[in-house]
Amino acid sequence: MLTLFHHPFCAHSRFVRLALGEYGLNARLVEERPWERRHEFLALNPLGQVPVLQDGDVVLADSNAILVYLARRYAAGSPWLPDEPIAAARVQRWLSIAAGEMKFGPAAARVITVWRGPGDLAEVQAIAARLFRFMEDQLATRAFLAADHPTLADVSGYPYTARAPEGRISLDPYPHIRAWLARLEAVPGWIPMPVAPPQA
Ligand SMILES: N[C@@H](CCC(=O)N[C@@H](CS)C(=O)NCC(=O)O)C(=O)O
Repeated sequence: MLTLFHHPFCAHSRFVRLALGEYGLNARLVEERPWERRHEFLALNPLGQVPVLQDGDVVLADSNAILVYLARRYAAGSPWLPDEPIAAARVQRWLSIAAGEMKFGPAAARVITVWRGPGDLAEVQAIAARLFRFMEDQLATRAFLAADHPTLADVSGYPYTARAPEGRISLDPYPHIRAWLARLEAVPGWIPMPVAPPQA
């Protein structure tokens, strides 16, 4: 039995739900409010972050770690995480970007604008602009980020990109990115990222 501790507006959690959907796996979803620092949740992930996956005795935190586990455990040999070394490295690069430029650019902008978190909006928007320019150039020559078919690179690239406008980052200058988002949303089983609710 798989259990996923997640938050509905957390894109890191969404990566995992996308992968579960694509592999046809059912998981019990437990909504966690990480900021409440529940004792039981901290026992699962001392860093106090969602997502966390429980699979029997296995407890895994970190969206990238969970993505790799689910692919190797439940979708071995599938195109989502290729075995071939160069293809695997290309996917890994985008997983690193999701934890780096994506988190400190578009994700951080959304934390500031939607949840009034700390940070300098102009600074994180500049990180996002550099990232999106790079993605736009990549997607001008290929349909998906790491291959000619969807991979975990797209799973981890999609949620924060799709919701970037919530961080006051327009996707208008990036037609190839917008076309890629639409291609992904047409993939069977794809779960779109929900719009964040207005904050009081
Ligand atoms: N590296 C982690 C980052 C996850 C993360 O930042 N989760 C956020 C919500 S989207 C969280 O739980 N934040 C609470 C905190 O950091 O205290 C991953 O990829 O899973």
